[in-house]
Amino acid sequence: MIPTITAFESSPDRGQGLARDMRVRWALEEVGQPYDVRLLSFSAMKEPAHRALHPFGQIPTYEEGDLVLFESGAIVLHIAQHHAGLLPDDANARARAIAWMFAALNTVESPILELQTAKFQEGDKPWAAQRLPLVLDRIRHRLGDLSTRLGEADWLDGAFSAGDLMMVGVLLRLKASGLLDEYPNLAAYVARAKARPAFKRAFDAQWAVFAGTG
Ligand SMILES: N[C@@H](CCC(=O)N[C@@H](CS)C(=O)NCC(=O)O)C(=O)O
Repeated sequence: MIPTITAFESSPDRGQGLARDMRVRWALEEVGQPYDVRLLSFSAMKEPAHRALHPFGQIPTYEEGDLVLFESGAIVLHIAQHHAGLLPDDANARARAIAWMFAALNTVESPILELQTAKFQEGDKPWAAQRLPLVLDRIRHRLGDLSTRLGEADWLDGAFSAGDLMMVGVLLRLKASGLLDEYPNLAAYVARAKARPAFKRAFDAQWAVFAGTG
């Protein structure tokens, strides 16, 4: 059964791989699962029909037969659990890969999202200039620890996994800030992931929507 995901009809980043359907597209491409996409306007996302799928009126969602999922992490985990290629067979290694997915979404993405709030939602507040360095320091703190753990390895724990997919999906959000370049091994890690054919296919599919060719 071909799953259907939802994505932005028109996105603030113009298809630069930041909208979270990118993570789901990438996972589906990694495991070789074809998928359909339903594009939504900002107003359609808040309509009851979409809220029945996603309580917070956001993208992405995932529909497969009777199953409806929201939250990019839950969707990628579901895909990884039902196809070969994104989680190791060994039970302990599998649990560690899932731990990295949570680390990406909970420990690393949180301060990165604060940066977006500080810049775009709070940038005009009188205290914005004072807050920004604190937010940047919190991100650097996480990146420093992640950089130390990754060291010279290609991936976080052995072979590429859904943990790497989520971590890179989160780190991509730092592109405009230049922060990643302060950690050459993390910049190389992201570049390595972006060079994967599945990433490129997913990126191109998302970009095609905004280029009007998708
Ligand atoms: N934690 C959710 C976040 C979902 C989310 O923030 N989606 C954004 C697009 S990347 C969205 O729909 N924004 C529009 C809105 O919130 O109205 C996930 O990982 O799926």
